[in-house]
Amino acid sequence: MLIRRPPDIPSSEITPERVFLDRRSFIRHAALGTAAAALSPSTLSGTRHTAPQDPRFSELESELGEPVNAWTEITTYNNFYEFGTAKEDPHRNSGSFRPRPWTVRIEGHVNNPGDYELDDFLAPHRIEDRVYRMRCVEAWSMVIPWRGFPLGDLVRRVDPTGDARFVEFTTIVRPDEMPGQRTGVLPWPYVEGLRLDEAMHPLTMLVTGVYGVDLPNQNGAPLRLIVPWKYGFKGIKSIVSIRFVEEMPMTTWWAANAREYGFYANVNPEVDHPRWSQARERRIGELRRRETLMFNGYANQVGQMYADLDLTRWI
Ligand SMILES: Nc1nc2c(c(=O)[nH]1)N[C@H]1C(S)=C(S)[C@@H](COP(=O)(O)O)O[C@H]1N2
Ligand SMILES: [Mo]
Repeated sequence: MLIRRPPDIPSSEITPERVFLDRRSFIRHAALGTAAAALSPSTLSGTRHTAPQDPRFSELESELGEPVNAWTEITTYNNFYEFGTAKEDPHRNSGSFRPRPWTVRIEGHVNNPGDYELDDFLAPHRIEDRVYRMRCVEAWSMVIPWRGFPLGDLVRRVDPTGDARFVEFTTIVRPDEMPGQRTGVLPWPYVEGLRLDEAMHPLTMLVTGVYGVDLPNQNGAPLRLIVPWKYGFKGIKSIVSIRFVEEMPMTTWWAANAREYGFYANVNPEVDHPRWSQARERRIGELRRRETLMFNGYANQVGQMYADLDLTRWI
């Protein structure tokens, strides 16, 4: 891929965000038959707080209608309690975590169980970039350009048996590399789960990257889940096991505090957290709060799955 960049910027200072947006613009310009040279150096500098017509963002915005968060925001403001509970802890404390070599175990009610080396695990899948809203249950949010593939593709490949009704995901346990696991802040390992139909939904992704590069450790390298209509804690990081089960799995935040967190965790502005409202959210990088959207703005795509569920009871 030809990537043009101004000669006065050392490559060490070019973030994946800039390369990604540059490459996107290049593809767009090429498709329009215009020269890639239309990208002037001025379009490659600055922060996200620029005019919306800035060509760096226009294409990514058009996928969702909202500005995409900056690389620095996405990679320094994180929740990953295995590395500490402050937002900057995962970025600061995950430097010695080694996301390779990595093995993913497929187990439970499935016709193709086994231990898959990560490259073999990923090889059959068509990797794509997708921009999704991310809404944390704590009422902050971002817009993030993930890279990955639909979890449903994996489910079809490993072929669950008729007994499989839920999928349970487990994070790696490595207290030597994950200082938070040497504390009792949560029960380890972190576990999450989905109903099988949620796992098969085309919006649900297994994610390997952000901004076109491999996931940084603090974002859940080398493999994490993204379910964009659910609160962020469903998006379990650094997955080592995917188990197909009959019963609804007990998940980490549900086990830690069943009064405040449940299995479904669908984004719902009408059901408040016991300690705060969920009606609005603080979009990182913006001053005014935004209204939180039902199912995080994905109601048209996913609402039908919950037609029979009491959304006020099943949190
Ligand atoms: N293993 C593990 N996965 C996790 C968490 C965690 O503490 N441990 N935090 C969750 C929460 S609360 C959120 S909001 C998202 C944050 O993902 P991000 O840091 O990439 O934005 O990761 C989720 N996945
Ligand atoms: Mo979260």
